[in-house]
Amino acid sequence: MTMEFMDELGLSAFICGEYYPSIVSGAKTLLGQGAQHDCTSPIDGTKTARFQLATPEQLNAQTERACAAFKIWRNTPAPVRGQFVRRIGELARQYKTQLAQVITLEAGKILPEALGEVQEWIDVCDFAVGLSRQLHGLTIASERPGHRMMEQWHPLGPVAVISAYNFPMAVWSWNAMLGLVCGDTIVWKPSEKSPLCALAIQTIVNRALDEMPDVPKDIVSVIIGGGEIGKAMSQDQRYPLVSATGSTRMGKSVGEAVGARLGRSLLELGGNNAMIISEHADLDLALRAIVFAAVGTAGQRCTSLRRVIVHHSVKQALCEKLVQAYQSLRIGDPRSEHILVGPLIDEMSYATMQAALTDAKQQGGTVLIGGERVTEKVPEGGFYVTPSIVDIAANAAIVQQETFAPILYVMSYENIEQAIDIQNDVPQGLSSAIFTENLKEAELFLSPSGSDCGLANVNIGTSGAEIGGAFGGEKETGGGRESGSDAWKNYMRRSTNTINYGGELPLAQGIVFE
Ligand code: UN1
Repeated sequence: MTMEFMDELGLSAFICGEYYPSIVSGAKTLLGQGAQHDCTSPIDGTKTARFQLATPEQLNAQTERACAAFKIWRNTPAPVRGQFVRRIGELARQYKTQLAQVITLEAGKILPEALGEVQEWIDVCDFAVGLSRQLHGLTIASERPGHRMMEQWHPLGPVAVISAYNFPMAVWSWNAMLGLVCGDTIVWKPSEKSPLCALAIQTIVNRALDEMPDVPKDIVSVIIGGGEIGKAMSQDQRYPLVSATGSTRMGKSVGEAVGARLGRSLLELGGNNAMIISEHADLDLALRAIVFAAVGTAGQRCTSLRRVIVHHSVKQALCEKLVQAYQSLRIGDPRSEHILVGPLIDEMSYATMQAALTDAKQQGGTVLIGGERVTEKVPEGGFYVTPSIVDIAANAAIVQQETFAPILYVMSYENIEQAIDIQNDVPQGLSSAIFTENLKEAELFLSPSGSDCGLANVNIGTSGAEIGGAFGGEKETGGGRESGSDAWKNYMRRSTNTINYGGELPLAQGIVFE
């Protein structure tokens, strides 16, 4: 399948016979040598691309090239590295629409959200360019006369990035744009469900590489492979850092393998995000936030809203408003204007959603709306659903689980402390929010006895975080922080340096050794 935007990006030029390449850097474009892998679009199930997956041997060779490129890149001044990232950002701006169209084709995101995702990449470029001039360490007072103590941050090495289909460009960019200015090289294993997004990114990177001949060609590469590639990356000592985004199950196996060799892993895994809606909330504001967070991206964000914990006195009013809002959701082809809810990624996702709804009903839940497959006025072959709201008790087992689909569980609470307990009483800890006009409640929610999540918001939803903050969460979410704030430190190694500029050799802690 080729389309205009794929030609414009240069994606179509990659096709060799029937196949797209499975390993691409600025230096190499190689067909995979593993099993055949066909991709389809969630929009209508049509075939989008055919690959032969990369093999561990092919990964090994690419890792070698990334190691060699690192030896050059680490000595390139950081602000010069920033210029390369700036060029990538400019090209991403130039090709924003085409890039978004690839996201829509492969991930089924509605166009405004796909454009937003490319914007997230562009924003991270700007952020990383700024960072490239401020990767600073501290100077620390030495206890010894004639001594100076300081810390430096040095490039870490090749970084393995493993990412999911639902943010097929932005998550790579958080890692790659920061890693690059930090002096690392990047080898990326994208989801097998969104390989064209990865190749589209590589077309942009390759353009920047062509314009800047001094930049080593293998500093950024993509490798399309299955689970065995992720496993091989996790076990490979040559990757000091493996950054993985996806399910908790995947993260546990990556974390174990990386941990077994005492490497560093940066994990951004499942969420089970909640909003507390207090009796002091502006309900109309809350309503708009809930709808975007729960049904945006068809409930397929790690930050999607899964649980509403609402004060019993406003529960009925809120549920009525929510059901009414859900009735008017426009579900359909994500390429069409005015559509708000696109398809689920695949049939498996649909089956998982149905199973969760069955469990919820068995556990005493009442479906207030939605959960059905939509077949009218949507492209044939896609899995379109009506987003669902389920009224359920806070202690129902299903509520503990993240189902990557638009199901929203609504439960009630009596007092704010209980609401916070319910909010925290799940295995995951990514994103959370409270809606209240009451200062004390808001501050309690943000306090040490408040939300235990990596993201805790007041009067805004759980999804759609800005790139400037550190992104990630606790418990089964994996503990990693990516993107903004000081997340760059994950991509560097800290070197503490003590320099003696005097003529004596005083020992620390006052030790005399004579
Ligand atoms: C994800 O779903 O893996 O905060 C990331 C958000 C986006 C990122 C989501 N900026 O919803």
